Amino acid sequence: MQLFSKNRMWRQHELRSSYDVVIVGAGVHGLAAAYYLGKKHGVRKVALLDKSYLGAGASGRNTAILRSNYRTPEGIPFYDASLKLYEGLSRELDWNLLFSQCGHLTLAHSDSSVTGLRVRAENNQLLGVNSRIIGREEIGNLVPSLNLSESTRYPILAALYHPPGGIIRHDAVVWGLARACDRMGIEIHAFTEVTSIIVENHRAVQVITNRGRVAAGAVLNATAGWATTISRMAGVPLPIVTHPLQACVTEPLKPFLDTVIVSATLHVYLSQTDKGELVIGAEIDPYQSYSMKSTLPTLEQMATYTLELFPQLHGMRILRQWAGICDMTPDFAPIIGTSQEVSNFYMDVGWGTYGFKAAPISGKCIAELIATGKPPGLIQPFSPARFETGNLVGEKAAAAVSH
Ligand code: PYC
Repeated sequence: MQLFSKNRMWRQHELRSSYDVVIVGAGVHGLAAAYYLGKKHGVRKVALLDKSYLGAGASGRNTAILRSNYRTPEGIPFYDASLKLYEGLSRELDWNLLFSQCGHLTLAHSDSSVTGLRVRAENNQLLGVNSRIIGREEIGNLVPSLNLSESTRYPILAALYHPPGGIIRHDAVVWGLARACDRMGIEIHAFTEVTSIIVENHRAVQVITNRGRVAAGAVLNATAGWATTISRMAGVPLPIVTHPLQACVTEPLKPFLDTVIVSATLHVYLSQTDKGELVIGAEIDPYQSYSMKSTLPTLEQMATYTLELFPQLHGMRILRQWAGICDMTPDFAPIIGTSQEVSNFYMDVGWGTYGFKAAPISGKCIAELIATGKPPGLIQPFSPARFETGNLVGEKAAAAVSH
């Protein structure tokens, strides 16, 4: 029996001298943009450049949660469109992404967080997203192992229940999209670092890399963590600060948790993978940094809060801990659109901790913008111009952690 295909999932190429579109960052956002450029618009002379291996950045360092129970009238339909694309993506890519719509519970431990979650539930329902407030009894039925005692430090009062939310195998998404791009003739260049961008007459004309220079019809910044670095190369300033975000995974346990749990007060979120491991995430580190090193205090914090929710997990061993880096904007919403300074320089950046969920819809919309010059309605609120007009989106508190 042949276990592995003889054909590689994506090929290696020499760098050509020019491309119609150069995408900086071959994570899930860059890949999704390339995929929809090729699939929907027939734009295939596209190069995806990444300074490392595919999935080395935020695409492989997130906690793989998908959901659309956001707060704002701009965010809710956007993330919901993304969830719907994810629902069809395994079939479309002919690649099992292990998407499990196991449901998503955001716990409230105080009256004020119940009120905040109630507003989210009402906004969600008005916009057709399945999300509602549930009480302790229903929480107990969904997660019998959860500590619902009233004598804990922060007793659980209620939860926002979002049945279509869930988890996906994040690196399978990267691999599936990369394979689909490769099959369309789109080139993926790993270990190709962008060192500068030449701008002439308000257009990005060349991208300089550690493997040579390429001329570009359009340049898309689809990086996470390095969004400001890349945009600055094109002379485009961004209102973004960068923070590490840490997570860890435990040894495999027998299945006991089939819902994503987020605690608004304890700033912790966890889910159980198909292999049985618990994936546990923390809030962002409180200082700006590009460091991808994890720390003991954050591990202690994740362990402490997890044990408040599931005291029976004491003694469980941690297999790995890691950090990713997140680009945070002033209103906690992404920046998607054309730069005001450089007319063919596009951005799909500033995702904070929301990026993985948004990749398919963001890629689809930015591909349409690049191919047609017109921004689809779903991304118009996220244009960089909002920081001048003051029309901010205000997606703070849509995650219960970090935002
Ligand atoms: O927005 O679902 C979320 C999230 C998970 C981890 C950090 N943010």
